[in-house]
Amino acid sequence: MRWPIFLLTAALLHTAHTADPSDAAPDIAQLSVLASQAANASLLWGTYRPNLYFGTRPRLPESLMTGLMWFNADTIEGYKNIRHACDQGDNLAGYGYHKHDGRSFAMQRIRDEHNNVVITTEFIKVPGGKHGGEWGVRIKGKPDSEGVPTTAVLFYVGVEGDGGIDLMNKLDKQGLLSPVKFEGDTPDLGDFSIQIVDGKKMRMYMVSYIRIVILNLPSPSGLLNNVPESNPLDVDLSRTHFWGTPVSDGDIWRAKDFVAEHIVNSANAKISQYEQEDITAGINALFTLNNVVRDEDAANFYVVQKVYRGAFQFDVFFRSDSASTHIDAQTFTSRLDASSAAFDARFERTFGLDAKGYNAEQVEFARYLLSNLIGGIGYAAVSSRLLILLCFGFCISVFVYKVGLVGLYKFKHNSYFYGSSIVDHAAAEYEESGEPQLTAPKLTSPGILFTATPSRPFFPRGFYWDEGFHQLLIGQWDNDLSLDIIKYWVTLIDEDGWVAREQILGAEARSKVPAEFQTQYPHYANPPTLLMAIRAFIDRLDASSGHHHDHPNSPISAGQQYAFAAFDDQTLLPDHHLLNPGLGMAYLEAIYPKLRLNWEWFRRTQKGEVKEWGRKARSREAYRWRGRTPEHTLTSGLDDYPRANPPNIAELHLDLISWMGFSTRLLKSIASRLGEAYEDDVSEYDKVERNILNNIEDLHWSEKNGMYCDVSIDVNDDSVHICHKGYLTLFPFLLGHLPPDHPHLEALFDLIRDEEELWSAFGLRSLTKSDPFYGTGEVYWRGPVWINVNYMALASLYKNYVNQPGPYQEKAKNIYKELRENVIGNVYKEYRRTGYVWEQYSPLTGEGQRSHPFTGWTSLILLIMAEKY
Ligand code: 6A9
Repeated sequence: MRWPIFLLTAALLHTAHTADPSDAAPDIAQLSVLASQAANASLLWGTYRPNLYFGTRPRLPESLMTGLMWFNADTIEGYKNIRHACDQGDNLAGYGYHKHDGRSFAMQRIRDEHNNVVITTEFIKVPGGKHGGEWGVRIKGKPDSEGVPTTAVLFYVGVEGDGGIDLMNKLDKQGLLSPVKFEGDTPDLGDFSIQIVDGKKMRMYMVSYIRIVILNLPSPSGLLNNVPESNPLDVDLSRTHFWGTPVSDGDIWRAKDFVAEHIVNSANAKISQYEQEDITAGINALFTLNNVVRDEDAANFYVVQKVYRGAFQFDVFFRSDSASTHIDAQTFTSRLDASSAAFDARFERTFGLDAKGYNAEQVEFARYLLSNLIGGIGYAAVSSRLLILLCFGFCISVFVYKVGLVGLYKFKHNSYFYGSSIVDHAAAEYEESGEPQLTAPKLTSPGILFTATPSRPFFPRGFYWDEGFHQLLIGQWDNDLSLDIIKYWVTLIDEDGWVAREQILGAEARSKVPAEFQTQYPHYANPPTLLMAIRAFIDRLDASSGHHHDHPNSPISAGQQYAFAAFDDQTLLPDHHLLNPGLGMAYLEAIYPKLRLNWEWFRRTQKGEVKEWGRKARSREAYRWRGRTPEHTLTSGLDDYPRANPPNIAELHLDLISWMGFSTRLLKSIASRLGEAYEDDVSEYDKVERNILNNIEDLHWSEKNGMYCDVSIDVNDDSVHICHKGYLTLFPFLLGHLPPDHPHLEALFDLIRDEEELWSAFGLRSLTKSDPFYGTGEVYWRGPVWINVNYMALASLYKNYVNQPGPYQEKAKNIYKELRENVIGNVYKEYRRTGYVWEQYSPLTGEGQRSHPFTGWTSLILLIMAEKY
């Protein structure tokens, strides 16, 4: 059952769709009103705290935040390992969303082997009222293996900003009886209530009790030294323990710290009553919340705790007073079943994997790829608080140079993002050839971002070039959700045309990134992959409106405007409604000015030197990444891939000129669709594109090495090629710059297919075996297999060579088929073996390496399975 508003919207869209676009204007105007309501309804609430195992928040800067925690309560050590933010150090045997539709339904499974519990979080959102509907989450647990574990499960709710929340049950020192009820209000959510309800089927076990001999133990550390023996004591497990307290706005992300501290203090308080005496106490009774609300009037943060033996289940319901009927266990259960079936059907409709002959386990894996990517979507918002300056401008390069990224991975990184980021505007003059200067970083004006993330435990933040890859997949699933995310990113492009590579927004995110890495520089770039996602959108638009790629113009009719403001939900329609030709074009027109600014920024700030050092080029179109160090070019995205050393201002970078060729072509295609007003832009792009293609050949092709290379100078200041066979070499091919009969294509295919070079049984390796840098240093982009580049290779093969006649078509077909099988086979095998998908894969053994789960661009495996490029 869809929301009534959707039905109405769909009906209107149907009219708009079938009518001549020029007389559809009135419908479109009505549409945008409906659309904004629909968008609020379907995207306001979500699992937008992806760094947590489970948490919800609305897409509002300050509002109601919720989260889940748990720990094992069989031993006194348990509370020290409270699970809250996703953390690789927790060593879970796999976790993530197995189904997530991005709007109304999500199902996650978490295997906490160490604590002998498998936790399931099922999330359902239902329409109703004026504030994004209502939602519920069902938290279930069962033992992972033999035994009957005692698990303490905590759920918290907290309000930041204006408004408040109160516990409605009669306070009871023994704990509360189900259901636990809260009432609250905020300016954007209106009046709401929250209920925490015991599951009907929940069986109450008595705890196994433990005798503790207390010998004057004032501190928790002392307490921990005294391992207890077993002995019974009465504890009422049917009670829900609770604690309420005021916390400052912007501090709820610290929930686990607050809870851990509280639990230790309350355990100590309990113990101190029995000083010097033999007492018995249940561990669970010791490590429970103290059933007190501190400062009832001011309290805005509440935690409830349940202690279970063995399997358990409870529900949390968020209800809006503005809705006429409310979510309860029954509606939840029936929706859950229906949503799950609907998800499966839509998944098959979208990706057709059953039809392609994949078996049930492979389809389950594919659903995980999509779902955990969507479950990684987060919302980061402004904070108006004053924040402290943390870093001096030069440290990023110095630190990266000295320590390298290997060291970085040791830092715990499980933050969420919220607020401003640090930008160093004074560093614009910094040049690689000179000494880095001490500069004056500033916090930007507060930012806001709705984005997918590379990895929930490790990089739960927005990364510019990762995001374009994410949106290739999300766009196939939910066109409008993807366009909305793209809109937020495009909004972040500033008036100079710059956007920071990594979005470390706010205190929580910053707290987990070493100070040296927080500053973002306004002359540092990152590949403009968002344009790949926008191209995919244009392809969908063409397909849905029956237009073809080369169709020159599709003018926007009067009244079709995509309201493009920073934070508004205007005209965002659920699912695929921006594929309506008029609205789709209006969207393109709305984002175009920022895209052009960004393109101009690239041409201005990343310009390479062509006139000197005896170079022969037909135009100025040459490029150089700024922000290099001897070992790294973080800005390129290919971090430690070998380049000229030492870095110097004479360099020209092959990947960057290839990206520029790609972006120029795409902007040309957008501008030509937007109509006459953009004709001048079109001819400019046309000229620049031709110059770029010429310079890729003139400057970057090395006849001597038979490959495309970076360019630099030698000790005599003569221009030379810097050649390291690997991903870099492939860029003109990856980005579609080589027509099927191009004379350099064969050499490139041979490099790809050669087992002594790039070919491995697990996908293309980033650097050839034969390169002196292969497997050296951090071994990050010096050998391991990365799925984003393998995807680009497969996509290019498929679109440009497998399905186009040409002298190497047969070769392309074979490479395509084998490469596709290799990458799918290996990522799948590793998922089955480890419970995770990974940041990269070993070229020797195929084993997953580094961050996990990494359902960022590794999830492109799904598009490879579906052959949707
Ligand atoms: C900064 C923080 C632990 C590295 O997936 C995100 C990026 C990619 O864009 C890039 O191409 N990853 C790739 O080479 C991870 C980046 C991690 C940045 C860490 C320091 C340390 O805290």
